[in-house]
Amino acid sequence: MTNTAAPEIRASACPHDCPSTCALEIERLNSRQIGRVRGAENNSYTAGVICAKVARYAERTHHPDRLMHPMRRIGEKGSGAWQQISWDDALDEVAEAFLKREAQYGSETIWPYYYAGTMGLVQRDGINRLRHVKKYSEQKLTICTTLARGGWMAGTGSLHGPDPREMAKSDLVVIWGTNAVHTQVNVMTHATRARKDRSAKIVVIDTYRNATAQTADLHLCVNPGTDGALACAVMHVLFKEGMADRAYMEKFTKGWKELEAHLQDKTPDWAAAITGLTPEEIYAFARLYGQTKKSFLRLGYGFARSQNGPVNMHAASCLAAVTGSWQYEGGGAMHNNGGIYHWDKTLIEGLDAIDPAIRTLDMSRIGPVLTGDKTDLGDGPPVTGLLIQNTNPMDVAPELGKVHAGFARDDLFVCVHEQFMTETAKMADILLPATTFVEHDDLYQAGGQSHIMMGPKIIDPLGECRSNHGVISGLAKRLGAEHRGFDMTAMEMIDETLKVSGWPDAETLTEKKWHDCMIDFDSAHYLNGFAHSDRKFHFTPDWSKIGADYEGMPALPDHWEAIFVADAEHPFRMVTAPARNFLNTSFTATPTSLKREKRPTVKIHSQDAAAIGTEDGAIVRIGNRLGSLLIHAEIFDGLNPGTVIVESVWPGKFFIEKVGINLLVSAKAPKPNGGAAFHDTAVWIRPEADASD
Ligand SMILES: Nc1nc2c(c(=O)[nH]1)N[C@H]1C(S)=C(S)[C@@H](COP(=O)(O)OP(=O)(O)OC[C@H]3O[C@@H](n4cnc5c(=O)[nH]c(N)nc54)[C@H](O)[C@@H]3O)O[C@H]1N2
Ligand SMILES: Nc1nc2c(c(=O)[nH]1)N[C@H]1C(S)=C(S)[C@@H](COP(=O)(O)OP(=O)(O)OC[C@H]3O[C@@H](n4cnc5c(=O)[nH]c(N)nc54)[C@H](O)[C@@H]3O)O[C@H]1N2
Ligand code: SF4
Ligand SMILES: [Mo]
Repeated sequence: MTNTAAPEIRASACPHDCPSTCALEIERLNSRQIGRVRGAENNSYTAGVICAKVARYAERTHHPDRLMHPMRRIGEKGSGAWQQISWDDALDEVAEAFLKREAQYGSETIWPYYYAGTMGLVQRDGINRLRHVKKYSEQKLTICTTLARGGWMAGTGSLHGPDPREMAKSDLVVIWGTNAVHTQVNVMTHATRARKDRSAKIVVIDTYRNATAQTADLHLCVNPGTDGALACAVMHVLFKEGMADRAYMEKFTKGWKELEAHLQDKTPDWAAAITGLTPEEIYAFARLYGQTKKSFLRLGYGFARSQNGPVNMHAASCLAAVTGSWQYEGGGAMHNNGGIYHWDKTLIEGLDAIDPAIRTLDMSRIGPVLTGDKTDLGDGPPVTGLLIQNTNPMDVAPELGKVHAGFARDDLFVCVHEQFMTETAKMADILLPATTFVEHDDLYQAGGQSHIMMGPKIIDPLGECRSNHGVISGLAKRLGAEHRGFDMTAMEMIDETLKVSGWPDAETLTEKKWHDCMIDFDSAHYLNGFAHSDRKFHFTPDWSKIGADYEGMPALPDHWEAIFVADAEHPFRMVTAPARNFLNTSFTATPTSLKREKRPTVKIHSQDAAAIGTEDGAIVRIGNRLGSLLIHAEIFDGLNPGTVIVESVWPGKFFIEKVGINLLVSAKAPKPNGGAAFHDTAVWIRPEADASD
């Protein structure tokens, strides 16, 4: 008999590392199977729109390659020979290996390593409770937001901006260094509403004519790492042509007179030579921006993923303070709203157990750390034990040569808890199967908008999968770690965290599905003052407040040439921008995503291709002092000659020589506070025939 009843629909939130954090409606076909996934129509930010990769989430949750059972490595590291074991045996072996190493080297030899595979507060951050109680090495979370956030905080002093739904009320939306069509599709929902309802213009500032740029009224195609120069020239024009709001600046900003003087020679001609734009393009954008009161800067992460990224982010954020567009609905600048949530994460993260004497390791420098770099390890022991959840460093971290060498160390014990056989999972000694978000309870917070959301368990865990909370609690018992969080259920942790943070409790939030935490208009627009102690926006940033390594940073917005500039040996600047159908390396196993992305390529301008003697579809060798790899060339004229794009993050196994593009990305920690400069790489490119020299 066919069951014709409509499937039951359950509410959830997208757990992935994406600023949109969409409110979802998920078909529950039975206790072990989901069907279609849609965006919630009645969530005012999601507005019924989600990306294609999550709409077909059943492909991921029910993928035949999902890890289903705990496994022990039986062959050489990385050989792929496994033996299925019980959960008890697996957790016992991990605990035994860690305790042995702790006894020999001290607790800092163990490094719990995680990132944001799920953004759920309990399942993502619970690993820190184990870390703190056990005095394991601390982790500096630099791989994603550090560069952009530092630059934003330097000017405004707080991680928030106007309600992103206000974009629909703007007359000009500037999408700067974020490929929103790929990476946070809901920005486009609100920006295109403004276009439809009020004939607003959309400007995209990006290093290539990506899917977002293709929708724009004006695309400023800049050379990578040169947004500071563009911002300065735009401000030069704003001051020169009477579009700067001096009354606003006098009241709300610090350093505007120095800025005006400093910008005297930062002309569009000057910036054109640096950015690859024409002076006319810069004038056109400056006038459009300066003459539109309701202009909204949507500042992404991408343009800050360079060593000068914080300076460029700060410079871009200055535009709104020069024109005073902050005063208007639909005006101002927004990067991320993380600062509006007043979480008390003591219970989840075990903040009551922190020992400040424990060393901190920089996650972006996992390659140097695992290969024993003394500048990273300090006086502490080598890392001999890793517990990995929610991240795939064998593909996503910089300087993969060192990362791979580190993971291959025989004395390094690695436990990986994963949903799929990633390149990192392949290097595990003990590999544990993880639930997907529909199989566990969690609580989510949006960065690119303003909701907190419930994501209750919808189906039972598949196979023998366990949640991160389950694994952490199971290990804690065996490691002698005591904290009341280890004895609670995920839902109990959610409920208590919500209550102590001043939000609706778990039952209420489950019923409401989400809660809008947006702050009032004046606070969001900094009309009561900016968040520094002098209540001003800082044109002259105090970089020492952002990070200790601030020496040599410019005192005012500028083009700061602290990037890997192209030279005779490395004539190309490479950007590794996100692919549409992947999310970092998540979704690189799902068939539709793979079919759409086809294979790794390097997008190269036809002039450059002709100059080096290659053609569309040919294999080239691309490299620098960190290494080299073979990749297919794709002729693409939507970028400046000298720039190349490798859309990412393709796992190493899809490359001809089985190592991914981050082989060529440096792990050098940028000023002032570290980070990962994924879009700041100088490379040479040669046709394959020459590759053997
Ligand atoms: N070349 C290049 N490299 C980059 C970037 C780039 O733009 N270019 N971007 C960088 C950025 S911004 C980031 S944030 C990093 C992110 O890189 P990763 O942290 O590796 O990214 P994700 O793919 O989001 O998540 C990693 C893993 O978490 C797993 N996972 C998901 N949910 C759970 C769960 O509940 N439990 C467990 N145990 N595992 C789970 C997924 O299966 C996935 O394999 O990559 C960086 N690397
Ligand atoms: N489909 C998909 N969605 C994703 C991800 C993914 O991998 N794939 N990753 C997720 C994660 S972890 C994050 S943090 C967000 C990041 O999302 P975004 O804020 O969009 O940041 P990026 O993805 O790093 O880069 C976006 C754009 O910046 C451009 N860019 C690079 N360098 C420069 C520059 O110097 N100047 C300018 N103006 N532009 C530059 C790139 O060409 C790219 O188009 O996206 C999330 N969403
Ligand atoms: S757009 Fe982002 S938050 Fe929304 S469903 Fe896709 S990955 Fe998830
Ligand atoms: Mo990220």
